Parts: sequence; structure tokens; C-alpha cells
Amino acid sequence: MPRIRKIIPGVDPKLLIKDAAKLLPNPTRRLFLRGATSLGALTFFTGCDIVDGDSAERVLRRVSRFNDAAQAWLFDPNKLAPTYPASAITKPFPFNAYYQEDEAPEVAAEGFKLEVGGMIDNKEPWMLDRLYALPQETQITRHVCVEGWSAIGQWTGVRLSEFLRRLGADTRAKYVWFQCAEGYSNTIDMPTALHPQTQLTFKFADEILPRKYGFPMKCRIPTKLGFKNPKHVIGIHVTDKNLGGYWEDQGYNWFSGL
Ligand SMILES: Nc1nc2c(c(=O)[nH]1)N[C@H]1C(S)=C(S)[C@@H](COP(=O)(O)O)O[C@H]1N2
Ligand SMILES: [Mo]
Repeated sequence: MPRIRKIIPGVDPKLLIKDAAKLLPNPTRRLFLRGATSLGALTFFTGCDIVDGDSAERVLRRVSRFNDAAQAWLFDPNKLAPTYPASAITKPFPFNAYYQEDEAPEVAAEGFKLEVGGMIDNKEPWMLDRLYALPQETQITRHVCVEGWSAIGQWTGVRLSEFLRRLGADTRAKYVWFQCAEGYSNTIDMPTALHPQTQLTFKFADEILPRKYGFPMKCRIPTKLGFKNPKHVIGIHVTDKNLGGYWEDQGYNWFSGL
């Protein structure tokens, strides 16, 4: 007997397909919408049939996971994000977080220690002056937020790859996880962590990172959307487990590359 494909009650398949397409990177999305606007295509992409039991949310999550794999595969570890002249810097640079600016966490510099853990050899925490003594670089790059704005800023810090080297990190591990002071968190893939422009950032516009922009440090990743750039970093773990993140856990696409 042929299997009857039953749509989840209350779900408009056309809308579901449109939502799913949103999660795909652009060329894939265009192809998907042009040639394959069918539930069959969705089934093909996600490997799951939209039959009873498969919730729309689960289907979308699978598309997102498919998308992570496709994007990770497309990610070129040597391709650089564009850089800009100082005259292009956006002033004032926008603040954004899941709370208001005056609620940004206040991390005390005195006695601060960055916790490091997971698949690394050297697990002693790092005091700020030791971090500030690391070799540093400055980048002027564009920060792109999913909420519909972008801005160019100047960030200074140590390459994350260099910091990981000093930790004796096992770079065969799959992920790097960031823990933030106010409960935000973020996981990135190792190729992104080792990208030459991925920076453990201590300064914004030549000043020690102001509170609103992520004191004591942030991770600046110009190849990723804004929400994958954690501010107020207090812990870094090298891990084989994708520990997710604040927005990723709420359904944002995990890879979120640019
Ligand atoms: N700790 C922490 N990091 C965070 C966020 C946050 O709420 N908490 N918001 C993210 C989002 S969505 C954006 S767009 C950028 C904003 O950084 P900015 O304030 O430097 O513009 O920080 C990202 N990193
Ligand atoms: Mo954002």
C-alpha cells in the first residue's frame, strides 16, 4: 500500500517550505525555491517525511542541521572577510544584546581570571595582564546582525588560533565553547576558531573594551553573524561536543556564516 503523506494539522505546507528555504544559504535557497518547491524536496533535503509525528519544528531543525553541514563544507578557512579603512568606521557603533545597555554585566578587572578548559594541556586561568601581553592585531571589519543592521568597527586582540596554541589545545577537537558573564554562551566550529581573523578581542577603537561592548573580552569573528560573536567572555572550552548557545538553543541556525 502506498504511504499516504499526511501534513501536520494546522501547518500550511507552502509556508513551511518558505520557512525551510530561509534557513538555506543563498544559492541553495534559490535553487530550492525555483525548482523544487515541493514537500518531496523538503523530504529530500532533511531526510524526514512530513508525516504524522514529525512536527514542523523538527523538520525546520533538520533543515538547519543540513544547512550547518553544507555551510561548514563550503567554508573556506583561507577566505578573508573584507577589511575597511578607518574612515569607514561607524560612529557611534551600535550596542546590542538580549537586554538593555544599562543591564550589561559589570565584570571587575581586579582579580579577573579567564577560565580555560576541555581538550587543552594548560588549564591555569589567565589574568588580564597576561592576556594583554599576548601578540595583538587590529582589524577593521563589518559586524552583521540578524536583526537587520550592520556596522564597521575596529577591534584589537590576539588571534584565537594563537591563544589556542598557547593553551596546548587539541585542534582536532570539533568545537570551541565560550561562556559569558551574564549567562550568554556560544559554540563555534574549529575551522572558524582557527580562521586568521577570529580574534580574542581586548580593545574597541583603541580603548580597553568598554563594558557595553563586552569587557573584559569578546570573540570577534568577522566571518560570522553578530550573535556568534560572544561578549563578556569569562570561559573558553575546547570540546568535541556542540554545547550550543543562547540563540542557537532557540532555533537560530548554528553555523550562521557570512
Ligand atoms: N555576552 C553576550 N554576547 C553577545 C550578545 C549578548 O546578548 N550577550 N549579543 C550578540 C548580538 S545578537 C550582537 S549583534 C552583538 C552586538 O555587539 P555590540 O554590542 O558590540 O554591537 O553581540 C553578540 N554577543
Ligand atoms: Mo545580533
